[in-house]
Amino acid sequence: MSLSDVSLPSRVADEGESVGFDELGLAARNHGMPLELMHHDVTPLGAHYLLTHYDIPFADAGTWRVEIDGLVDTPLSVSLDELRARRVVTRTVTMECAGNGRARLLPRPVSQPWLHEAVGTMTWTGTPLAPLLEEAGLSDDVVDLVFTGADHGVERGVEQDYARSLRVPEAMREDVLLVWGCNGVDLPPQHGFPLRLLVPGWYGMASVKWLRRVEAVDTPFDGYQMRAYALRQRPEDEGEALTRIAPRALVIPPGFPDFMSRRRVLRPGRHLLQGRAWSGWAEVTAVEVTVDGGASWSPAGLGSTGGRWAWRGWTLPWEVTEPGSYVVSARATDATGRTQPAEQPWNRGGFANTSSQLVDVTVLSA
Ligand SMILES: Nc1nc2c(c(=O)[nH]1)N[C@H]1C(S)=C(S)[C@@H](COP(=O)(O)O)O[C@H]1N2
Ligand SMILES: [Mo]
Repeated sequence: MSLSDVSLPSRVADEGESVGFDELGLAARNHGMPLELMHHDVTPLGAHYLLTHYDIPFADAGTWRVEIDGLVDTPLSVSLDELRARRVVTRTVTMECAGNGRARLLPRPVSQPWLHEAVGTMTWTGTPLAPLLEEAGLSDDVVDLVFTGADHGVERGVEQDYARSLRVPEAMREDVLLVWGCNGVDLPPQHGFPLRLLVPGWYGMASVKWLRRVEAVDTPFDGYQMRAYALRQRPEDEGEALTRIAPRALVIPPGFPDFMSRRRVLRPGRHLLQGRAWSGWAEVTAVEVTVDGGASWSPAGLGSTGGRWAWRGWTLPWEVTEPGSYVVSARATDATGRTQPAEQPWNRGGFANTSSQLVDVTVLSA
């Protein structure tokens, strides 16, 4: 027997095929953030989305070390206590999974079936990575830093430790942190206890959890997780690597929900539509909202942000007197002019689907 006998190849769902037990298993482990929690500037602990490819390692913070080695002058082996004794910074950062929106693509790539909820914002505490790399002294020919987690598994037949890389200038950004805390407590096991990388602005896959090793290498790292996170049409395409988070606005579902359909129910009258918007490329400069399925869009008011990497609140008063069915959506635009497409071009991994959330609303008779 070989690993390819136990590990399924990637596939897209057949026409009309519902989510299967394999996807349900992933969805039950890797939960999303209930969208009503977007009322909070900072996502309450335990409600931030989760995405873990393999198992959550059982880790001992007392003996944990991160090795910084490879093409460096002085390899470092650093304990948690040594990291905590360095410059400590706390930053509010919105993180989103590159697969957010996947389940809405047609045909559906079979994987973690996110609708819209693979996002969260926490205050992360740690120390900047750059000074550690400077202390180790990168050789002139270093191209990539490879970050490896303690989790191990097999994916599409390839046995691996979860590993991702960053180019030197990206790794040296002062925003890039090694973090041991979130929302004022130690990282919970599922978010990377005792140590993870945090790459603000990038899709979540870059922020390696359970970080064990940072290796400096002189050729671009093309490990499994680098190739997996790319926009491609066919498995054999090279594809375009995913990096920063594309702009997205989400609506806090208004009114109250039906249990099964989660359709929203509203009484006629004055309502305040609210939500959050973010982009890993630049500040969000506009959010527009439609209540008629996209026939007309109105500019929302923008709230303050908890910093460059944190999502931004938005609001729009909505007076609705006419009973009936409505479809509410929002779309964000950032300072680079990037916005959300009306129709998302399909890709095989189901990544970066930022076509607008469609919130079905029924307004009752008075
Ligand atoms: N070691 C390791 N790091 C990882 C992952 C993983 O499976 N193993 N998943 C990545 C992905 S795809 C995402 S979206 C984020 C999710 O972080 P969270 O679970 O803390 O929300 O972690 C990233 N870091
Ligand atoms: Mo992810």
